[in-house]
Amino acid sequence: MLTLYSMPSSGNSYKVRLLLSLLGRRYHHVPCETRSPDLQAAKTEGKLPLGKVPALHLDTGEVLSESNAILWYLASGTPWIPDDPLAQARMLSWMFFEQNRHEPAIAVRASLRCYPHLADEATPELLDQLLESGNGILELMEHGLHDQDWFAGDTPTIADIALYAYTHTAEDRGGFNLSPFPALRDWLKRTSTLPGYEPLTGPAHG
Ligand SMILES: N[C@@H](CCC(=O)N[C@@H](CS)C(=O)NCC(=O)O)C(=O)O
Repeated sequence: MLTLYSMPSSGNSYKVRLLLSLLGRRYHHVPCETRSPDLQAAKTEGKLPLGKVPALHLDTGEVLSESNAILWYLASGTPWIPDDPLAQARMLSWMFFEQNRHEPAIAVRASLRCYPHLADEATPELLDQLLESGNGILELMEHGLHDQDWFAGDTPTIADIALYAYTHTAEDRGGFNLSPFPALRDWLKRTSTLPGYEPLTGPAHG
């Protein structure tokens, strides 16, 4: 049985829980909320090789870190990764974009607004700066969806899961306005109605 160490409130962890749910895979869940004794224990006991959640423990004893690498592993051999190398490369480019540019703006703004222990860092200047960069990211996503339903083409891939995690809470947690992005809003709805979809249930305030 797979064992997943994940943070209930975190988008990076939610990506993995969402894919497991869409795939109908059973797993043992070890919740490690931010700043909790459970997270500290997982670190101390060496359960998180890179010091962060999510971490997926396989039956073989191997442990995988980094949400998007875990998505790749779990989706291998399923329709969530396209066969065509060009479509795969398109999918990966959106996944690198998610980690390098989307998360540092959209997820970071949400964390600064929601986690009480980050309140001191949440200056109006920084929040404004992240609002501007995040809106630029949302614009790029809107453009990416202008003539297709999913980021890598005609079918959903793990790029959609990676991008969905922090985009679907961009309004309520991040304080972004998605009204100017109709294709993006349609894609969010399309994703949330996939068979096996599981919502993010973790608290906005970890
Ligand atoms: N790039 C990593 C980011 C992992 C990460 O930063 N996890 C955070 C939660 S989103 C964490 O473990 N925070 C707890 C801590 O740093 O103590 C991924 O995508 O998995």
